Amino acid sequence: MLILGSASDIDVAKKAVDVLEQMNVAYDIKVTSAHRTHGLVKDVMTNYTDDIDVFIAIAGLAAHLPGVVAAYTTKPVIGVPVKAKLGGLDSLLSCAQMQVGTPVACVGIDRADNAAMIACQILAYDDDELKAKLINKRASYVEKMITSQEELINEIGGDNYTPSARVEHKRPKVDEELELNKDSKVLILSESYSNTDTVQKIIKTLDILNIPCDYKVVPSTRNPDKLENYMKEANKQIELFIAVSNLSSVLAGAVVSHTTKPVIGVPCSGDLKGIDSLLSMVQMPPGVPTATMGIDAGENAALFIARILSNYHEDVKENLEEYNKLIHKNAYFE
Ligand code: C2R
Repeated sequence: MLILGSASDIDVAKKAVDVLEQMNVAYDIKVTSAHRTHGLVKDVMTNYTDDIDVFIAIAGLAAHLPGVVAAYTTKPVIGVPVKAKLGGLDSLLSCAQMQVGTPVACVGIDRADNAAMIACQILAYDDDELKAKLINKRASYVEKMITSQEELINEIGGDNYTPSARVEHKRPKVDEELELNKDSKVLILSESYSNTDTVQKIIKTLDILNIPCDYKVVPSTRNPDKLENYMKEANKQIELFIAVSNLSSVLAGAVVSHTTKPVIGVPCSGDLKGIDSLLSMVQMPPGVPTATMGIDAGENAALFIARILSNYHEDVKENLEEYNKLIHKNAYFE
């Protein structure tokens, strides 16, 4: 279900509609604002959501709508910040920086197409046809890129343009094999050991929810071949990836480039308090989304995973409900 904070968000929402039409995924659209029409949001979330598996909430300015939608459901919620004022940064931070317990997966500013891609990736969990469509779409980028390069070179037509000759070289072999716990459908990848605090929050929360996971440290810029090897193996078994990264979040983008399965990104705080890492993770180009959590929000990454798995596994749904009760209890009485 697409929920727009205002009819004025329609141009952004249409980008999601285009992807869902292309992928042949059924959707509903509602327009309602958490600020202006709170009762209506509650009515939609209470009475119209029985068949809904994923929500996409689209809003500009103080974008509280995605958070309010996430508060009313235990299904995955993807937030799309809209460029209204401040270039959309106000809205991006409102979407991404959710408190522990109520995760919203944020995409880039105006990137409703990427929100729809994440929705498709989530729905593909038990839909092989949709999985194949996502793989084909990704593969089609190669041909498009080569064609656009040829067109661009023809257009430039510079006298000194000298194409480099293709010389076949073999990359050095990386022998380190990826060993996975056979029950894991979730793989946490971290750029470095300095992100351990955040990784611990993820593992601890997944553990409480009884969701098996694996964890590997792969410095993507220092060892891209190792990451590629890992991802080739991991794609055979893993259904959901979590990328944890600091500074320029190359790892998250690299993981996304190696899979068409959902990638949940967790930016970590560093010199710029994590804003560098958040922006480089969330502002992905169309077609290659990172479902980005708030800075250091490891628990929310695990809870977002649980929301996805709850659609398919009754035991995870029950564990998530128990966890939420505990959070509410602590929020009110501690
Ligand atoms: P109008 O054009 O209707 O004045 O709305 C909308 O999503 C829109 O981008 C301006 C912007 O306000 C946003 N809006 C929210 C919420 N309700 C409306 N962020 C909300 O409840 O969070």
